[in-house]
Amino acid sequence: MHHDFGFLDSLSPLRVRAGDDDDAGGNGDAGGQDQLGVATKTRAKPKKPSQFKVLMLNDDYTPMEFVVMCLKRFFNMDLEQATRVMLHVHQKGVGVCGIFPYEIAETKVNQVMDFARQNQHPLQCTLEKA
Ligand code: TYC
Repeated sequence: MHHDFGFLDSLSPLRVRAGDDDDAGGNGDAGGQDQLGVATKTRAKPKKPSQFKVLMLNDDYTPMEFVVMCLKRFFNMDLEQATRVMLHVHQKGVGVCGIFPYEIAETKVNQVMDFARQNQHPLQCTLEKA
């Protein structure tokens, strides 16, 4: 009879205890230093990394061409996509540039904000949990 324990692969140990047992030396391991760790907790459903929307905000001063340049440069949009998103932000006040894992979203926000600051535009970009 063969048992499939493959489901155990999805159980990730959260904390282990290793060698702190009251080992009186029955197996010659008085210090317990070379005992294997014992998993005391598991998580059956590993959480997916959360996604974040990168939002562009409208303002009265940043040139439309500069916003389009940012969308092409940092979000890999073509001229048509970038123009559509820029006009959406211009008309509605806010728009989504893309949805990314946290670290990537944060990097893109910083890239846009740094580029805008270098060019003395007040363009604002921010994160929001998707
Ligand atoms: N409202 C700006 C203008 O009229 C253009 C603009 C669009 C600015 C989108 C920011 O995120 C923005 N020049």
